[in-house]
Amino acid sequence: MKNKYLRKLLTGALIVASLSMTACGNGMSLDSDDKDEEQTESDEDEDEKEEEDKEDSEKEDDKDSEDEEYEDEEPEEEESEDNAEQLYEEVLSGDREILFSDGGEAVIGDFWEWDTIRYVYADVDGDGEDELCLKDRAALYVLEVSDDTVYTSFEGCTYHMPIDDGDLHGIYYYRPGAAPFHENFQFTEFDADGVLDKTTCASWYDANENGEMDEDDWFFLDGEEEEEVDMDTWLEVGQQLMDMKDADVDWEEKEL
Ligand SMILES: [Ca+2]
Ligand SMILES: [Ca+2]
Repeated sequence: MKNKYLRKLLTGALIVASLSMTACGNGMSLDSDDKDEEQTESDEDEDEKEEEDKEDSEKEDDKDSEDEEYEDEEPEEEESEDNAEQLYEEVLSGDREILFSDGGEAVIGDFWEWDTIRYVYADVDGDGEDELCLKDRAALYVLEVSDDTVYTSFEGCTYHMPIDDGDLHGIYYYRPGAAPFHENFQFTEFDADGVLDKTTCASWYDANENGEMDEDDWFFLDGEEEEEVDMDTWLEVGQQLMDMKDADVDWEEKEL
């Protein structure tokens, strides 16, 4: 839990500032919830406890208080998962702000270009929990929850698509182009904390313009400093990226 939180702190200075603030706020509210629960329990069991207390030695009292601490930890963990689901619902209904990578915050009605929300729940980082992904005609957003903050763990364009298919988890990018015909592919993967881990890039140019992939074409791997490779080397990476062209997710729509 602590490591996960620390990893998230590394994702950006603005997010750091915001998370630190919400972490403090949340800590306070959890404490007061716990106190309420303890209070209710002790009210219910007051009579029994009074009798027990008379019989119990000091040692057993210590044990009881240790047990209570452990019992408190488990419900908190479950609560945070339920909490994420609830926060995602609030985002979709326009009642919850999203924290963007530039530090801005907005509810869905204030930045969305459509009158319908296109969304899907998908596990894009492979940690077993689904993230809420939003897509409009210009952008794709993947949302994560930390404490009471919903923030974007990925902000992409309309060519990006979430992938949650068996062992494959990530964000896929596919864009064909012309002159000569070419295809650009990217696959972005995240670590289990939802932090962007790596992006694999590959592109193919039909250099001899014969409409098919062959040894005379141009093949590139890896984005910013693109490396030209031969077709066989390219296919070791590119084949999987080409296969993902058929992948799809079941987008749902909701009127704003
Ligand atoms: Ca996930
Ligand atoms: Ca060709």
